[in-house]
Amino acid sequence: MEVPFWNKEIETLDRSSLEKIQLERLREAIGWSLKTPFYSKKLAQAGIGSPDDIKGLEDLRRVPFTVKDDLRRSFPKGHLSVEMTDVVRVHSSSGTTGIPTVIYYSREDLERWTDLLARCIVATGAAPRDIFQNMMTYGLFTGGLGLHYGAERVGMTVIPISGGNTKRQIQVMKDFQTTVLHITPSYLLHIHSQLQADGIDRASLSLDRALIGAEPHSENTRRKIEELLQIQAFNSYGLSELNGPGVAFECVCRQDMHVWEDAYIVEIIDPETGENVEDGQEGEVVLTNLIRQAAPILRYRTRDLAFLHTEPCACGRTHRRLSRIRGRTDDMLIIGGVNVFPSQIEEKIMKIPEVATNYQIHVDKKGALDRLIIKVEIYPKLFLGEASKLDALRQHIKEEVRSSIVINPVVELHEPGSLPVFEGKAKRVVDTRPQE
Ligand code: DLL
Repeated sequence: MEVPFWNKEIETLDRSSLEKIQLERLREAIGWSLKTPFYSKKLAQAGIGSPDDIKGLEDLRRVPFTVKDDLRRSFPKGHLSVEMTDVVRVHSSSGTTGIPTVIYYSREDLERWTDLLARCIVATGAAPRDIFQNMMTYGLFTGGLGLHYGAERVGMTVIPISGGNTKRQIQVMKDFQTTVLHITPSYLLHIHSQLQADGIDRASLSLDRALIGAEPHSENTRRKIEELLQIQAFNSYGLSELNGPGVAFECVCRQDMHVWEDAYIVEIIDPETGENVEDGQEGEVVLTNLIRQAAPILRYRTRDLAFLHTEPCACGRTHRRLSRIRGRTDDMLIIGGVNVFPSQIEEKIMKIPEVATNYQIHVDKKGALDRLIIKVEIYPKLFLGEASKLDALRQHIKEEVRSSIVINPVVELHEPGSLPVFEGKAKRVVDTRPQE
């Protein structure tokens, strides 16, 4: 297997050299942080008044966590470490509460982020010869512009089409013979349904790879994507607070995502106690950005649940790998007293071949009891067969789900195209239970 690199020296650096860079950059990040109203107060409370107070990497644990609400409270400029005249770009995430969080980038911040994204893209085997159709939304969301500049830096031909308008997306794939897609996994599954619905032969397209991320998806969803579209799909993880995409990315081995440890310090903590867990154990991902000056961020609690692999990767990179995100601490459903992550349901239904490309999870109350309803689209030809076959399929899905989460769901089978489609991040869960 040929392993491509963007910056082989950095990507294969031995641990102690990597930690040396981390320590140097952590001190810089503390220096930038001390220039912001938010961190100068927070760090003073922890007895950190200068970068020199950080003697070793272990001193990071003296720094208090940052949470999303901190960023909201300090909106719009409490996190800014430079003059506005030095800010060359803003991104923002709107969230659900209305008060956005905002991220500022200096010219140098964008330069470093772009370089990191070029590294991610090259790690997947994509190269200057590729035609890159960027189907992530452009705008305040970081997914579009982030990868755009990374792909240009690699030298690919970039099609900045953004999300939506599925028929046009397909036409563009044909016209330019697109080879690499950047897209959410849910939208990519929808693209496949549209190809089927329009009777478009896969062989008329030149697709080769998809970089998929921005939302949770199971290994079985990746497999389904790869089988249906005959491509390789690479998981990509990031969040706006930490720049956006490019925090962790899969390499050609596709065995989970390298966290670029010269740019980010990753910790895994127990979400209840806030204590760091043992290597290899699952917990909440906490990230420190080592390469952003204008809006520094230290020990950010992402709410994403994952673990770090302890084994090295066959590609030779020394940067540790983060597992697939299992869920978020705040997307766990409690149904009839049982804790359920939507990903547990997805993992089960996506491995069933009769299940097509879209599904939804509904939770409501029937009388005093919680009820879980799983709506799945199945292929139209199945509706033409005997009713007993549909009953058997419904029962099969029910049993598969129950074997994982112990709850007996109601299963509804739907025709393709009948459930809502999302052109960016999918909203799969509809919980209509009254709030307590
Ligand atoms: O989603 C940045 C991004 C853009 C990542 C394009 C990858 C590709 P936010 O909108 O701030 O930023 O959302 C961040 O999305 O905390 C996770 O919960 C979720 N998420 C992102 N990537 C993945 C992934 C972008 N590969 C939030 N797997 C994060 C699971 C993901 N969840």
